[in-house]
Amino acid sequence: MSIAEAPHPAAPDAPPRHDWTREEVRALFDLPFPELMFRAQSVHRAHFAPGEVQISTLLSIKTGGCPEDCAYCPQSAAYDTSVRADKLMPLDAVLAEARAARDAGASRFCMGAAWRSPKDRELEQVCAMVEGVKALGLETCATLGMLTAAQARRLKAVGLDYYNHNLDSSPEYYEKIITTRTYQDRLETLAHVRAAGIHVCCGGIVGMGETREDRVGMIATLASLPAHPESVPINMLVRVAGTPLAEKPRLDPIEFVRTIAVARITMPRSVVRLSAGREDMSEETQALCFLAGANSIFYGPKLLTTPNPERSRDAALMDRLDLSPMAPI
Ligand code: SAM
Ligand code: DTB
Ligand code: SF4
Repeated sequence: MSIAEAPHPAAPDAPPRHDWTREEVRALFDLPFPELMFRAQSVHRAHFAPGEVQISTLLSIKTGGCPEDCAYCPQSAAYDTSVRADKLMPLDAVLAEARAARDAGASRFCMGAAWRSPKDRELEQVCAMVEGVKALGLETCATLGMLTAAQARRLKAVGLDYYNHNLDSSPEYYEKIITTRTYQDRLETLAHVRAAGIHVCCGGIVGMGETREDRVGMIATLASLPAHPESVPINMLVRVAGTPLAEKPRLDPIEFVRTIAVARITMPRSVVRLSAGREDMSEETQALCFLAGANSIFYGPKLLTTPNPERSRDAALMDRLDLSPMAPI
């Protein structure tokens, strides 16, 4: 291909780049809002059908009592929240939830466990769940904490499609939010998941009291991973009583939309999930998120431990916005 034919790096259909600098990401955040939205929409339309939304359902298979100290999390044993510690759910109960999620219209079922990292015996129990959920015709996702390379390969062998492990924030702000494991630990788990051939689901949380520069740092880190995560969840902090972040001021919803738009532009082929936080978000803000390039949601009345919109409300919203479920990729 001659230089003249090469796609301009800023063109909507330019191939994904992995060398995003903070300056470039900051410049996107700083764009006038109409310009940012136009660019995000152009990129979105070059890679996806703009009316299609990937539908995932979450289940907490092991709730509470977690030894980590993530300041946002109601499941950490370090904080006094209303979440009680529970044992790993039995296989048949997980499969019943997965069947219900499938029958309600989800194409992916995500199983979350409040672990720092799974013990090998626990991993085997989750492997049986992955096999069972897959046999129902659903895509599978798990989020179990840190994994070794061997554990990631084991999950791949039983057919796990996606592994969720978030970077959560910029490297600098991360240290103010979690002390019990490092950013580097997270990058290593992501590398193990990628090397095992499992699709990566990795994003973060905004609204934790971080600055725009931290949001810039988070997106720049995600967008300069050796391969972009196939799925990028952008969570708005759910402020849970008893956690250290419970009283943080609400983030301006337009700044949240900007974060989605910048994720869409910098990771053009990734599915960007409008993740936690929709329960407290207006339908108009959610509509702007879809216009900014978000194309996935969690569907069903509960996230892991906190509320999410009722299915009927989401179905009505999708109908009003002419959105339809995306077929599994
Ligand atoms: N324990 C595992 C781990 O942390 O990797 C898996 C479950 S953990 C609950 C999965 C993700 O949920 C976290 O990385 C975080 O991004 C998100 N999360 C947890 N609490 C949240 C909250 N209050 N608001 C928004 N997102 C939250
Ligand atoms: C992600 O990024 N968000 C989801 C999923 N991955 C596991 C979790 C949101 C949790 C919100 C708080 C709760 O319900 O406990
Ligand atoms: Fe534990 Fe995960 Fe919650 Fe952190 S986010 S406290 S690791 S369940």
